[in-house]
Amino acid sequence: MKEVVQLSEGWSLTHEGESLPAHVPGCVHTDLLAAGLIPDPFLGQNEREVDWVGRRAWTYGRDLGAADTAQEGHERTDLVFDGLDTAAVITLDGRELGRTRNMHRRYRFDVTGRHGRLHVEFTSAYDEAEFVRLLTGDRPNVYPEPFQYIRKMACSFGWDWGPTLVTAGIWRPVRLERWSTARLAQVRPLVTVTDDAGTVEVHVDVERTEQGEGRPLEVRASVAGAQVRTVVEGDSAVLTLRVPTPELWWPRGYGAQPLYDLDVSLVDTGTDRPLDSWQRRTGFRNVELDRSADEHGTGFTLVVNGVRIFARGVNWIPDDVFPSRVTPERYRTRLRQTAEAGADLVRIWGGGIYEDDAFYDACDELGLLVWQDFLFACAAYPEEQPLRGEVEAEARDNVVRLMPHPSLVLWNGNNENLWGFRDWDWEGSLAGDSWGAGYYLGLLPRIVAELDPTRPYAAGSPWSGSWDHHPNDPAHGTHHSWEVWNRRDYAEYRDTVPRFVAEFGWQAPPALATLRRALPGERLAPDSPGMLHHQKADDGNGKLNRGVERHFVLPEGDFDRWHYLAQVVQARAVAAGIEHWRSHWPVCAGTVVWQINDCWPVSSWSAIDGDGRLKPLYHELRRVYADRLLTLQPSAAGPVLAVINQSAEPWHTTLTVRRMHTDGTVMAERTLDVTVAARTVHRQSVDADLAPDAASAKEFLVADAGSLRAVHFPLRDKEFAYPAPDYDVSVTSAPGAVGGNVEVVVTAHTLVRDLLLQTDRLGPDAVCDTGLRTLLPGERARLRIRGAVETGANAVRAALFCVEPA
Ligand code: BMA
Repeated sequence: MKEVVQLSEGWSLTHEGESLPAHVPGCVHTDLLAAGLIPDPFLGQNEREVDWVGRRAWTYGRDLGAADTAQEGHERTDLVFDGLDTAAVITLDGRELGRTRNMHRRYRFDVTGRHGRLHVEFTSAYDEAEFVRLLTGDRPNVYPEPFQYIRKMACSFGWDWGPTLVTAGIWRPVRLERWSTARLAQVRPLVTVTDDAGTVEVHVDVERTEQGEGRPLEVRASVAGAQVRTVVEGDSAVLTLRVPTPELWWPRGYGAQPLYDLDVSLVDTGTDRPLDSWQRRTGFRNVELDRSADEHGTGFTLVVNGVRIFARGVNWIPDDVFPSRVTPERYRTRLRQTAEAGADLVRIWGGGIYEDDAFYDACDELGLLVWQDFLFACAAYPEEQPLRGEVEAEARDNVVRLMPHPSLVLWNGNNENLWGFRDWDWEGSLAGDSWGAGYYLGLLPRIVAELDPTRPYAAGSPWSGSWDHHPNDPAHGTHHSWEVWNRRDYAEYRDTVPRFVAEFGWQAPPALATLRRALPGERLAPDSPGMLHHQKADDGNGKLNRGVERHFVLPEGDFDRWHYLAQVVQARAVAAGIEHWRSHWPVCAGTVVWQINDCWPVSSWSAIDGDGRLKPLYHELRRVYADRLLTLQPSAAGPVLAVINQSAEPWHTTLTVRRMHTDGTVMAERTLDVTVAARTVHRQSVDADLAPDAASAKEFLVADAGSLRAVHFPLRDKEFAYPAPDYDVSVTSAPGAVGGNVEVVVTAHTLVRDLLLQTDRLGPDAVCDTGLRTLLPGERARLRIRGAVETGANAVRAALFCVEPA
């Protein structure tokens, strides 16, 4: 039987002629940090101090003993790297084993009978990229860094939310695999479901040793009680498993996530000895992408097990700029947060990585649909060697690695490159040079069709489906809505109904506790040096400020208020987009918020900040992504009430719609009985006598259905005559609660708009179950807090914010 020996111990890193202990998996920056040789690049402006690290060559070494690779007991020993970052020469006892230039591939070297000092010598990624640039010629991109000339996580070169920390290292596990006769080289399960049965077609490739040539082999496979075996003729075999009535796997909110063990083993039938085995958990489900043309243009609707889905999505970036630090537990925490935000789809963005299996395992369990980009983002990519071969190898490797996961529903060719070619002045400077079209429209769809034909492929995001329409045409396929954040007011999300919004978002600073940790000793101001350093977007603060200023008077010299307002505007902006687009289902079939997470502490579009703290946007996502949503949509003809029911049950509800005065007077009221069929949207205009009078500056509209509330203010906050907010606060320990778990009750005596408890002010790990809340005079909010250090009424009061009169 194949034997596996992990090589995580005993590594060292050479620095200035000295040897440091090295962590494998890991990277140079984290090893230097552990050795106290560099400051933490996440703090202050230390990022600049460590620039030199990415410009040097680095060598990792370890001894490989004679016994590790000896031929006694096994005919072959392979040295297997799951990930090398990036350009390296690997030597054993001074002899070259091979060279690598791709972070996104696995590598295997035959080291049978060889031993001595193992070295992995990394060239600077900059040197490798510049070398390739010389071979292929220069191409346009969005940042002044050479990320498209090397198959390495693009955002490690810096992004509009990420630091430039170009690392190197053995970033995924490395091991010896010792085997005889034959091994399972590749297993590809194709899972399909028909009316009465699930089918798993298992495609197996074997590799034989010299001694194993011609030996009789058998592959056996089993899943959900079904078993098959077959003789291997040559080096491959196909087995078909039929499971009569499998329980179907569903995205969360649509059903359960049953997972079945799929076991494959390889046996030497001459001796009846098992040689190798492979296990994964898989699930039974069908997925289609409906891109048919209709009277609105060209749709983009995911259909899972025959059910058409409005995708409640989020975009995912690497959770740490040093991805080797992301443990399975951290993946699970972040993805659990994602699911609890109400999302049912995660798009892995093309400037990052093909994530660890732990990511997809968690998605399989949580019922999160995964949309995986191939790793191309915001640049023209040369299609010449040595890149072309790497792209093909990497795509083949990762398609096969990830295809057992039922959560994976879509392969996507790239992020914004088809759009960039058309709109970002690339066409002229390219002057006919290759730029990646051959990958997205040729190579990648061919690889998916060959290896993973059960899954849909999209050429890019955004993409209208062909060059007949502009790549970012909202009426056709996927759309990225960035004009609004870049230049306009968030209300303008309501001007279009794209078929699928694959990216849109709004920035806000991270939690205060995150800023304090990241910027020790800084007197915080929106434009203090550390704040500006931890803001990477082009004119990021300008856009943030203009976003606030359209609605509020920009607070001068009051950081806390600026911080609160920027977070409020982020939450309102994203909610405005989602409420509007969801209310236009099924014309619009999904929203994918940019972005759920961060890779370091930074002002960005994220809902969860770089220290894992929740921004108010996170809580707002829970509201706007819930199965049932009530919203009031402004329109030229007056407000429209939209009642959205994405659950499988019809929703009968009694709605109260009130035209209110800020002093609490109800100026008009109507009660409506509404039934919304399963997975549909009910829209109706609000009667004219209920519409608030904008001229009064004191009227607004409130709709309630059970615990759900929608509000509509006809004026921007700075034009609205808010009363000075007045409320009482009481703090009690929840019954049976441990210290630090308290309940805060806020009783409003006036209108209190967008009340927020900033829990991180009560303790660095404190969390609250509630985000922004609007209270009418006399109403109460109950906020449940966990993990507070400070629980006194004064501390709680000081952590509460709300909108104040201009
Ligand atoms: C989109 C993404 C990223 C970027 C984000 C915010 O274009 O694809 O490239 O970080 O916008 O600008």
